[in-house]
Amino acid sequence: MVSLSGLEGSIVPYSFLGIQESYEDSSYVIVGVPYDATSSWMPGSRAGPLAIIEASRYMDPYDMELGCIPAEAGLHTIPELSVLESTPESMVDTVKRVIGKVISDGKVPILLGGEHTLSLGGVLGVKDGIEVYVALDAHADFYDDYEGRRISHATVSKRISELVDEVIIYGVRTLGWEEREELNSSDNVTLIPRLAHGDGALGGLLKKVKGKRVYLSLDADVLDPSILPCLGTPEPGGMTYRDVVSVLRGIFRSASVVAMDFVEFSPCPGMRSDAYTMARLVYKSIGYHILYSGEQDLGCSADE
Ligand SMILES: [Mn+2]
Repeated sequence: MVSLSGLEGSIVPYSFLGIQESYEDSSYVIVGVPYDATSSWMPGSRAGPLAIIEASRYMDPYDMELGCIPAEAGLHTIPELSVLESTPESMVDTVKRVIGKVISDGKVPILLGGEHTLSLGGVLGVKDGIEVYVALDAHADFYDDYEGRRISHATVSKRISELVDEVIIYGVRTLGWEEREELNSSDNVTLIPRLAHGDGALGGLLKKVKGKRVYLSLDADVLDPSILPCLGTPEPGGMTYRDVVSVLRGIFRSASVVAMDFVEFSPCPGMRSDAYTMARLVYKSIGYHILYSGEQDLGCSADE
């Protein structure tokens, strides 16, 4: 391997924020999962991780809102997982093994998708460590099977509900009839529809996650397609960027987030703001995690 020592000031690595702390010294580990094999409408989220990482390299590490540099907690981006040609089952198993290792090393894994199916691998990797799975999503992803598959982007919340004590899906604004039936017969799932968005809905979510260990999944399509058009399955009537940031802040303030993923972003040629918006949401989440977990004092401020 070529030694890069002496070149540190002259190179910007292809890693999140262009920062690459050693794995050992990092609190946050970014893992790209370029997988979109079960996408039913528009594949393309396989290109999501690289686009988010590329855009993040142009973001300032200083967070103006928090008044600190969250990246000082140590960020490490591992190479993308080799899952492009995998079956859903084998991709889930790969994600599970990688996340299991990152968790056992005492770090917070951050998965970049890729389609939503990968959340199942993430949850399996931290399974005993979480009490609640929270998805921010335009869709419930609650089919029992979809197009003949048990493991797919449209069944992922249902599969996860069979593994964890409690599932909350926030921001939903379209539902299949079969999903409705499945939801009605599940007693550990709370669906908070987009129609209910507002202080009451967010309050209900935060009450449920208070003090709990949470796996957080952000499906990019929870945002309105006018803000983030490059999506595998767009749905109008979504949340604004500020809406999502305030929901994230509330979750990190109330709960203990042990792992997170950002999925279903499917880059469009020539469009840069989308990937940057995703990168910003990832970095905001890291900043809020640092602020509210209180594990490191980087001088981040809680003023709101
Ligand atoms: Mn979705």
